[in-house]
Amino acid sequence: MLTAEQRNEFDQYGIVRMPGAVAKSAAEEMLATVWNCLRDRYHIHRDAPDTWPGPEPGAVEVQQISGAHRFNGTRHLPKSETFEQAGSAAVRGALDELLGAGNWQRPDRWGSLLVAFPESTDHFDVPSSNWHLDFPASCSSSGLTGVRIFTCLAKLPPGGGGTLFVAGSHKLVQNLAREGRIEHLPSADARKRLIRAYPWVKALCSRDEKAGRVQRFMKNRTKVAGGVEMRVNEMTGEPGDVFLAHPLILHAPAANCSAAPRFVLSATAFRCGVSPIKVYP
Ligand SMILES: O=C(O)CCC(=O)C(=O)O
Repeated sequence: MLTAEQRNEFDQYGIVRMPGAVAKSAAEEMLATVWNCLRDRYHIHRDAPDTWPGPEPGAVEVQQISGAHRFNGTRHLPKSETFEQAGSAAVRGALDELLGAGNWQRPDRWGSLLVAFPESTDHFDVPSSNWHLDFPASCSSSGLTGVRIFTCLAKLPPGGGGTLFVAGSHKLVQNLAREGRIEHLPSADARKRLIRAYPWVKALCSRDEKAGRVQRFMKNRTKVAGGVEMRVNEMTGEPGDVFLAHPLILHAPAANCSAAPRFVLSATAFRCGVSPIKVYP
């Protein structure tokens, strides 16, 4: 279940945190499963950081999210691993509220990997690249088509590689599709239109706007057209915390500048009648 405040947060910002929506013990069990997969397939051991891919200087500056540090999707997992515990009663209750009870499709897997080993020795900064939507927008879809679900398996500190979300951006994307009567607005086109329409988004996505990005994009609150308040939110949390995100929210990966790996699971619950789209292979 979501509180009234959480529901309002989801509607207004396109993302809401549900602290402890999955039991800590369940998060630890799923984390152990992921470590076992990394050990069996890649000889990466939980208690031996010298077996982890090492951090590199300059990764933040060149905005390189390096492949060697990242294990995304389901291809690193056995088919039988569906992370059922991530679909807790609290998460299912929240989906009932957002999408309607009996009106959403149970994900085949409640988790696909978003693992990022420490990859940068630089200070965290707000990236200018890789901002995207996971799904296309459409003027003819009414209501939510689905909800993205992110489950923290391990502590996720600031600068620890948590996904960055532009709070409020889902409203701007919806408006663009509606006002332009666009049936199919894929991620790259939506970003281009956002950049054209909003100087704040243009600066966010510009490599030339280097100074004070954390203050400018994460701390300041900027109102754009229609009173939508724009701000970059970083996903941080404790094991068992769950974030629910609007399918049209603009977001980007951030370099993991901490000393600990980032362990998050992601899944999508689609509304009944909507064809599921895979975000990761
Ligand atoms: O945090 C990340 O690694 C990127 C997550 C993302 O873009 C997604 O799941 O759609």
